[in-house]
Amino acid sequence: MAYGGYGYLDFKYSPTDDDFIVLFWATGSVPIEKIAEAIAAESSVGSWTKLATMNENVWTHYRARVFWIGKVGKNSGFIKVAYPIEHFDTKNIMQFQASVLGNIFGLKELEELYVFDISFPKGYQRQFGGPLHGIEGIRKLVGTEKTRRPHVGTIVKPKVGLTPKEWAHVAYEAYSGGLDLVKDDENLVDQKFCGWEERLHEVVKAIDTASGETGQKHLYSCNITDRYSRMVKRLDYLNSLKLQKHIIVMLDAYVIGMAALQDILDITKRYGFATHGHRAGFAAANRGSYGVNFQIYEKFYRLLGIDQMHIGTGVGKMEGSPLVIKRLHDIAEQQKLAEKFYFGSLEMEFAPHIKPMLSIASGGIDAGKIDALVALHGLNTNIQAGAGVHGHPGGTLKGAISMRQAIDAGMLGISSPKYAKTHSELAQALKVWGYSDPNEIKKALEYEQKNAKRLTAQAMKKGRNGMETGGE
Ligand code: RUB
Repeated sequence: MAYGGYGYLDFKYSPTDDDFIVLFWATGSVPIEKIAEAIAAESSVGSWTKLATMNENVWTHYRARVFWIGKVGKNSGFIKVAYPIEHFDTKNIMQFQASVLGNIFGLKELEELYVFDISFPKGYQRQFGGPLHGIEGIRKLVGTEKTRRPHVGTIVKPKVGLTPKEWAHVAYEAYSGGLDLVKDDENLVDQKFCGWEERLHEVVKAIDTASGETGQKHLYSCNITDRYSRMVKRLDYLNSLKLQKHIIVMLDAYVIGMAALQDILDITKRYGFATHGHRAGFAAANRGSYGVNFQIYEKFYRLLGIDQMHIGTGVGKMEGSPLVIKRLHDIAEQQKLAEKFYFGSLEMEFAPHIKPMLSIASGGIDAGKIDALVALHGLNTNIQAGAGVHGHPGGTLKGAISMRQAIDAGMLGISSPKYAKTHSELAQALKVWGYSDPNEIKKALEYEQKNAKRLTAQAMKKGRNGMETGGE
């Protein structure tokens, strides 16, 4: 008797405001209904056979309910499962991960299992504080509360190898060209050739000198990623130097893991630091047929309190179509999210105390892509280019200037190609890397609005492969 014969299918069930809703895609060696039961049982109260210890109380209050199946083939389909809030330790995010993102990935009757999205009830969100600064706080640090322009920054390249002085000199040139933010790459922390502390001091000097010249507030996203105790030491040190106005604490959020991340964010908030979330590693789970979609991690990061977060670009070097990346931008910026089945996205509302995060567009960006990124996200975004600044034919300073020119042109309502006629750094960038037409983005967004039903029908017919998931 598979899964104890308890019957986890409950198609008449209407989820309550206190339920967690999880959207799965699954295929396997048994009919989709059996797969759905296996998932619901293993992730809630059941196991592979009938339990003598099961009782009415457990069954009524703690079981998961499969309330919808979108059958695509006999053994494949989408599954929506509702979990009662009582099931979870509502002060412990790791317990949630071990339940809903845990054993089920190992069930042998499954051939594909992908968790697209989770809708977290407000009752669960109460345990989280959300971002301390959020979009408005970061704008204050950069000084753009009034102008509302997008922020613009760079990742120093080469990713590793420069000495602290060389690194800080590159940073200085980038600031001099008008960039708001310079950041460590995800894999630069405290290597021998570029010690963390020495680099920090050199960059702070560079900020002071550059600010005197540009009159701008410049920031350094400083990567502290390490084992927990070393991250704490670095935070204590940054706080002892009172660097809250110059530093955004950068965290490789995915590789750090939720447990340490949560505690580190408590400390950054206590000290008043803003935080920058890099997502290196997330795609190992996001892209395959067994995995967890990034939108789930992104929701956790916002709930936990990262202030600005990498979400991809849609027009650069990393995977993800513009429409998918727009959805990730919305998860960062919006309080209410409507269901968009063709992205595997569920309806959800963030609790009022959870501030929005600033989205970060980064990876394969240069000045010629800025108009397209602004068409996709609007003004609340931080646009970063590494090679698109340091690979500029005129070097870092001119690369930085080209990025600022593209931003300034957009704020004046002038397209980059037009502005480039009188701005040589931008002209050079466009000549080398071309121009991504923002009208293509506008057309894609209009297409989505007009074709939501068609996109949904396509997903229901073809399953995961027919979805607007962004894998190229
Ligand atoms: C940027 C870079 C970043 C990516 C990560 O360098 O490599 O680490 O932003 O991707 P460059 P994502 O500008 O030279 O491409 O932001 O999608 O997580």
